[in-house]
Amino acid sequence: MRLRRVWGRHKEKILVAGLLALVFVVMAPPKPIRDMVMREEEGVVIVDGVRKKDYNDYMYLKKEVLQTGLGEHGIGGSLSPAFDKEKEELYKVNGFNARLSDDIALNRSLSDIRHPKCKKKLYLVDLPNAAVVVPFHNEHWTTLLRTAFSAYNRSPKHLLKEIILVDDASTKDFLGKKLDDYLEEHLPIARVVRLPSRWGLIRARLEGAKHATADVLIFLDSHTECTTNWLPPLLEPIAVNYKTAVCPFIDVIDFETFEYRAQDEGRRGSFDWEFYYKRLPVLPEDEANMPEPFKSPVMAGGLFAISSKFFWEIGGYDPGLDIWGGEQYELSFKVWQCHGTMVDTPCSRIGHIYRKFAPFPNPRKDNFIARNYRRVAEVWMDEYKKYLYMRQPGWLQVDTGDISEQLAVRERNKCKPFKWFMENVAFDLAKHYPLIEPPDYCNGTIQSLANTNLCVDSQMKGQFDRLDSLGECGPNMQFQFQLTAFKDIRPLKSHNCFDVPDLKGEKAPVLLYGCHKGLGNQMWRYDMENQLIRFGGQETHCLDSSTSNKEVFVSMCDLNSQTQKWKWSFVNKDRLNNYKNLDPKP
Ligand code: UD2
Ligand code: MN
Repeated sequence: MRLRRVWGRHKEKILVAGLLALVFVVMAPPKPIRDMVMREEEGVVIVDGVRKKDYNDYMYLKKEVLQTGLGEHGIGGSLSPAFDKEKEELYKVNGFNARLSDDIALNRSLSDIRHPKCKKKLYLVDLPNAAVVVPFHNEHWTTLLRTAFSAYNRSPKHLLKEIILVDDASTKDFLGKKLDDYLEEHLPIARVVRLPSRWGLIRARLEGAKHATADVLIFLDSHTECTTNWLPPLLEPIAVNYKTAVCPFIDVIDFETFEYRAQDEGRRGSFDWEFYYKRLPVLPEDEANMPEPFKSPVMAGGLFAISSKFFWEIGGYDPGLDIWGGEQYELSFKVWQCHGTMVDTPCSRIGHIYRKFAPFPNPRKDNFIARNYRRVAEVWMDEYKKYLYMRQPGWLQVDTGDISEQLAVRERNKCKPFKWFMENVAFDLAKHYPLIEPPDYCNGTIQSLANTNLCVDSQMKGQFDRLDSLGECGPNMQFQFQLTAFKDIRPLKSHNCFDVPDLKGEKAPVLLYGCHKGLGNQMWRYDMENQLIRFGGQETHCLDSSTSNKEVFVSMCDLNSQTQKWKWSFVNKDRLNNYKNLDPKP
């Protein structure tokens, strides 16, 4: 009643006021978008027209800072000698110090070793969700669970849909019902998919991927730890382009102490022509752009993210790959050749236990690694496969089995030739790992001129990685060395090189350490005139020996010292005369 009276008396005024209000709303300057978005969702900002946000879980970070105990903050630990026996037993079946792992919290804290700019980095608000898929065969309880808990605890909850552990016919009791029950109670996002027999890690991953319902598949090894805010940097490049595979930086969890440390600050993945996984330097433009994702030719294999859509478009993995090995090359070649991209993303760091030794007996009677490699080479590598077979002629004797389905995948996706990959993606691979090895500078035995019965001997007698001895010269492999085109010295065909980590002291030890292509502390030159083996770019130090206690070491070069004089069985004089002009240069 009252309203009607008011309306009757003031009709005109009300209409004018309403009209004015409408005009005001229409004409009013728009509110800055940023303000509007901020109200819509806390912490969201617009960067170059897209909505981004800070995914850091500050509450969790605060809690981690306060954690104390063994292994916390990624600091290495040890056990009292009272546990020696248990330790050794668990070492044998795991290849790492699993007993120590049992004394470290499943949710241990880790210090943040990312590039400083990662802390503040914002990621797209709209990210796809993810399934973590972890194949395991007889993994140790605490390392397996730490993998799952670290992934869960450090993820934005809406982005992690499921964790699928794929049990590849484990025989350890606790990996059965006990594991199912434990997960149901303590980590319900995770479940176990069980294989009926030993299928190997590749088909285990395929099976996990088939069960996954999330947009993105993230594969992890079963002894890993995800660090702070590891997930958004893996997902963002996929949100931008679904044909992108994304790898985290893989850090080292020490197999003995469980210390968490960086492997390095990034390299591009690669391989040599015996299919050993290798790494190439980061390109200068990528270095300048750190910590933005950069292109990498080949993944390490165990840890990466890929959209489920793209994974299945390119046929997943070849299910003919058995047990272990080669799948990292297959998927990398496929991604690149079939119109995708692969990047490493420095702000996502995940630790991995590189075992001290492989603890499992060979589950097959045939050489499955050779067959895996050959399948990959036959399907994807075109004329380049011959560079593998040249070095491993034995692989040609191994039957590949049926590869017609893989060839069909290549055809269906109109994938590019391997030559394209070599020229456009792995364009510097052949420089570091030549298709055909250039000739050695010297090779054969390295005979001491202080006592010509004695030769450098690569059979280690003392400390396990130290080249410490002279032996009675003989035809055995242990006396065969090469001063390669990379200017390093190594036992014949070895992948370990003479390495001098520290020149301090009168007798600097020479180690046998993974070859990193002649530069720095692995560079040597044979000075034919003086019969010296000179070390490093400066050449102030030389290979020296003590013939009485048969030691080998490095000391200051001395033209008059007989213990520094050596004779190689074969010397390529032309190449040695041209040494300074040939690559690599110090
Ligand atoms: C590296 C990769 C690994 C894989 C392999 C080549 C990293 C850090 N690791 O070897 O992921 O690409 O190269 O194939 O890049 N497993 C099974 N069934 C088996 C054998 C293994 O489920 O028959 C599981 C195992 O429990 C682990 C994963 O597969 O979770 C990888 O095996 P690994 O840790 O022995 O391989 P790794 O790290 O030496
Ligand atoms: Mn592993």
